[in-house]
Parts: sequence; C-alpha cells; structure tokens
Amino acid sequence: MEDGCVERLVLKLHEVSGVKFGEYTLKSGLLTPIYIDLRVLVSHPALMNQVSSLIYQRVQDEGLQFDSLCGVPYTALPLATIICSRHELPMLIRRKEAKDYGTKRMVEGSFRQGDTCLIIEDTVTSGCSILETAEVLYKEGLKVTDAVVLMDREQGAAEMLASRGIRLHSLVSIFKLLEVLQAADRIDAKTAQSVRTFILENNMFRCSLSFFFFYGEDSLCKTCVQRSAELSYADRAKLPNVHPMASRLLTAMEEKQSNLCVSADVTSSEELLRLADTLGPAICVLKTHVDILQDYTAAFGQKLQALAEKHNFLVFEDRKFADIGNTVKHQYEGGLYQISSWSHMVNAHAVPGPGVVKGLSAVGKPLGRGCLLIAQMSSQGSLATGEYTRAVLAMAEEQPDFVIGFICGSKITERPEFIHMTPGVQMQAGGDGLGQQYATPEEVLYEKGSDVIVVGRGILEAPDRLKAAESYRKSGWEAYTKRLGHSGQ
Ligand code: 5BU
Repeated sequence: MEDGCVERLVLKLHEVSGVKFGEYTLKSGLLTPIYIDLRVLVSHPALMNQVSSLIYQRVQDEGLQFDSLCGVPYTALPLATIICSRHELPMLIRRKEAKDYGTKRMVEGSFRQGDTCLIIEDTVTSGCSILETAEVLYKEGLKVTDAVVLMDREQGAAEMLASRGIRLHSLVSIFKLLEVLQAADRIDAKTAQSVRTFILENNMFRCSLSFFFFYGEDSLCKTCVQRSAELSYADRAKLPNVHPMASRLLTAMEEKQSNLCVSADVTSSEELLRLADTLGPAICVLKTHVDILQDYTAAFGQKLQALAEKHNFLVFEDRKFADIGNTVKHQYEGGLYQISSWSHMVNAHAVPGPGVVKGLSAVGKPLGRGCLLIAQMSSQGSLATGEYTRAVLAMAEEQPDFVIGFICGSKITERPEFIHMTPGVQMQAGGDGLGQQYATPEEVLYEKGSDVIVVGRGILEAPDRLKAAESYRKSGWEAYTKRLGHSGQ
C-alpha cells in the first residue's frame, strides 16, 4: 500500500473517532493513553469500502492462497462480507456461541476438510481474538496460515501468532499511525511519545495477567484473556474454571516449589511405599503402574493415600485406559486394583472417542478425581501427533469437569486451567534403546512450556534417589521461574 493511502486512511479513522487519545479509564481502573475502536466503521460506508479495498489489495500483493475468508466477529464481519461480495469469494462465518438447537455448528458456510481459511480482523493487540477464531476453524478441520489486519497495536500479536503458525499482515502499525497524526498536527509530540512508551513497555506476548485483564475489557474477549497469559501455578489454582483436582495440584506445586512427578516404576509394594515416604517432600505427584507390582494387596492403596496426605502430593495411576466407556468404567472402579479408590488422577487414550472419558467420568467425577488425556507420547515413532493431538484437545475441552490436562511433549493449549505433564525426562537428552526419548527439565518446562516433568529411571537408577529427586525438583523449579520471568511476572 502506498504511503498516501495510509495517511488518508489514518486521518479519516481519527476524524470518525476510531482512534482517540487521552486518559481512558478501563473498568479495571487502569489507564490507557490510546483507544482504538473500529466498531464505528459501520456508520461510515465510504470508509468501510476504502478499508475493505485496502485489505483486499494487501491480500493480492502478498499473493495469499486460501479457499475461503472469515472475518473475526463482529467488527471484521462486515469487512469480510464486502470483500467476498465484491470479489465473489466464498466466506465463512464463525459463530460466537454454538446454537443450542439444530446443527450446533460453530462455523457457517460450505467447506471441505483441509481447506485453508484466511482470517480478516480490524485491530489486534495481543492476537488472541485471531487465535480464538483460528481455534474454532481448526476444530472444523480447516487450516489457517495467514491473517490480515487493518491496525496492529504492535503489542506482540505478530510474535504470538507466528509462534502458532499464523503469519500476520497488517495495513497500519501504531507507530505509523502516530507519525501520521503528529505530522498532520492532530496530536502533539508529547502525546505521541507517551503512547510510544506505553506500547513499548507493554508487549503482551510477555506480559502478566493483570495487563490482559486491563486490555481484556476493550480489545480482547474474556476467554482469550484467560488463555494467553503466562500465569503462576498459584494464580492458575485460583481461576474460576479450574477443576478442583487441578487446583489442588497447582497449589501443592506452588507450596512445595515442585513440578516434579516421580514415576515409581518398581515391582515391590514395600519399595514403592518407602520411595513415596522418602521422596514425598520433593514431589508434587507420584505416578504408579500398579499392574507391575508383584505383591499388590488391598492395603496398598490406603497406605499410599496416607503418604500422599502426609507429604501433600497426588497419586497418578498411569493406567492408559483405552477401551469403550462401559469397559473402562469396570477397569477403573473394580477388578483387582480398584484404582478409583486410591488414585487422584488417571490417564486415558483418546483413540476410542469421547466414550472413554464418559465411562471414566461416571466413576471418577463423583469422587472428585481428574483425568489426563494422552495427547502426545514420548516414545519414538508415536502416532499421537498433529491432527490427533488437536482432536484430543477438542475432546478435553468438551469434558472439563473431568479432564484436567494432558500427557504431552509440550504445551498444546494456552488455556491455563489445563495441566501439561511430560514424561521422558532426564538430566541429559537421549534415549533408552527401547524407543523412550528423553528431554531435559529445562527443555520441557522452559522451552516447551509444559507444567510437570515425569521422571522415572533418572531418579530410580541414581545411587542416591532423594538427592537425584531434589536435583530434578530444583532444576524443574528454576526452569519454571525463568519462564515466568520472561513472561514479565
Ligand atoms: P522413565 O524411566 O523416566 O523413562 O519412565 C517414564 C514413565 O512415564 C514410564 O512409567 C512410562 O510408562 C511413562 N510414560 C512415558 O514414558 N511416555 C509416555 O508417553 C507416557 C507415559 Br503416556
């Protein structure tokens, strides 16, 4: 787009009060020196046409390839409509709420699985609204590679979206806007500078929850606000939509400064209980494979529960349920092990479909238990990748009253109420010759954004297990605090 165009557009947006300067107090009581609200566009048809033409021009200049176009509701919806109507392009409409009757579709319009949809937005701050729309489109089997936005506040949206595989193309940056308005004497140098400082100091890609709430009220939707902030374990424990079992875990993690789950893969009950008592103070979760015990008795569960109380950790039976709902119900509640009576958490494969969670939930929910879905595996050649992982996430989102998180290699959702647990961790990356693959605590917690490291042989085979557990706890906690530091907390 040539400069003259940008200038005319910026001046016009300012004239119609789409951009305002001053001290705007948001509901939270915080102040912003600039207010951008392009909802007014609908009252100015010539401007609507101008903006739509410029967006389309950009789409063509970039040579973007797509099958359909979707405007982020609501402001960008009429913009997308004008573009699609004028150039006879197929459009999709993303619903904000699913209809409670009929098809329950979240996306209206015709499309095929694997089609690429281009997102159009009027203004971005953090990029959450674009991401939220993209997530709805992903769930329907669509791809999103690019988004075009009229105004970018330059507060981290491009970085955030790039980290999720979406390229952001903006027509006007906030710095250009300030330059044009200052050159035209619409604002003075002091105002322009104060906005510049504000923008530079508040990059939302690395900011705290308070800032998201600050902006949430005028430029982000509420779910997005909760999704994208990098919160501490303690903050996440207090979220209104967090499952009580997840809250209990997050609270214990914060109190004990531990994101270490020990995988107690030993074959004697006595040894396992001894391990639980010795390592108890260093861990937030103790993971079991009850079916490898040679001497299981009904007393085992009670003893383990008592140790969990004593040391404030949770018990996680790594049973990997993977059958139809009716069968897993029996496997979870009955049989020799009566897992539901002593294990705070269990995990399940999503292969059977949502029935596996429903079956487990029928037993676990009344007991207040939680379930982790296996979204990815640490083993080489695992088939749980890509579309499968995405489908697991969608399954979890449908049953949040029982699913508390995931077994995964890295963070798979920005929703802070879900817990990410990662097995395949040792101090040195590598493998075990049988397909297991190891990453370090730093890689898993800092680079991959997971919440809990699961360590088995890294601790069990060490000459001093307590010392080894303590060093995993320490490096896990350091990686987590480093991550929080980088997100501005
Ligand atoms: P290790 O000794 O740290 O390799 O033990 C890892 C544990 O985690 C072991 O009990 C596995 O059964 C478990 N595990 C895993 O390694 N990878 C996975 O993807 C899942 C579980 Br799910």
